[in-house]
Amino acid sequence: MENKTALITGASSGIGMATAREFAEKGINLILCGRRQERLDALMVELNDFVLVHTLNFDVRNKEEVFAAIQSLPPEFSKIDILINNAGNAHGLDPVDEGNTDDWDAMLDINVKGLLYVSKAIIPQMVERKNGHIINIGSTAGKEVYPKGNVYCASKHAVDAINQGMRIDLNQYGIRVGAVNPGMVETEFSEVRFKGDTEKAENVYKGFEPLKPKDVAEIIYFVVSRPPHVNIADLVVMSTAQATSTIVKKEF
Ligand code: NDP
Ligand code: 8X3
Repeated sequence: MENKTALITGASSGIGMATAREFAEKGINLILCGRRQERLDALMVELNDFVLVHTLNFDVRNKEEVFAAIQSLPPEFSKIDILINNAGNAHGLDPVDEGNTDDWDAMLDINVKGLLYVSKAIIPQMVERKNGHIINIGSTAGKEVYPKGNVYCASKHAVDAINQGMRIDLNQYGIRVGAVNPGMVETEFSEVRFKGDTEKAENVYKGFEPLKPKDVAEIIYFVVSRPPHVNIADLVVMSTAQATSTIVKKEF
């Protein structure tokens, strides 16, 4: 994995941040993306001792910002070998008749269109080199629908379809495309979903041992470190306590 560069969206928190740490440990140079610059800067300081690190600040919803940021990469970071499409969140947990349309816009704009914009900005260079690896972070919510999950689940089902579509269309160029679909992982995900209500967020993970960001990061590294002829196309991972989105063995 030497001399490889990975661009990770959503590196300022949770799964993206853990993946950055995992990759740095394994010698993969990093382009860390997010909107909270102070977090990206702190992570860059932490990981700079191990690998080359660059940060990019953009909102994945903003097409112009996405393209300008990726075009601004200095020469030593401009060849991207690995793209981790991770930025995303749930906004709200409401039955569809009570859903907030701003939440719907946010989830579809970030989780679906944002992923597409970042991919569109990077895929051409992979096509030109006939080489590259794209990991799309989906979810168990992209494999099943749970009560009140409606639009978040739709956004992750879209990621599932985009992952398959990318793999089909980029197959002729030898570009690897695969999805990692986690179940419940304790990150800032629920805090964002419940708009800063930390008590509600913490309750989601009470009574069982959820996945930790590092668990998922280790799997992402496993996926990208397979030999060139091996492509893990679609992987689902849940905590042992979880059987489906709604069946979770809890003990109090
Ligand atoms: P976190 O909230 O901890 O991290 C989300 C990351 O996405 C942050 O780094 C955030 O950065 C970035 N992000 C959010 N909105 C934008 C935006 N508009 N533009 C740019 N970056 C953005 O959540 P997780 O680590 O849990 O989530 C990461 C991915 O994993 C998501 O796609 C999520 O759907 C998926 N996932 C999460 C699961 C879980 O249970 N936690 C399970 C299955 C999938 P910043 O705010 O700095 O921009
Ligand atoms: C995050 C997992 O079950 O909260 O994608 O939707 S879940």
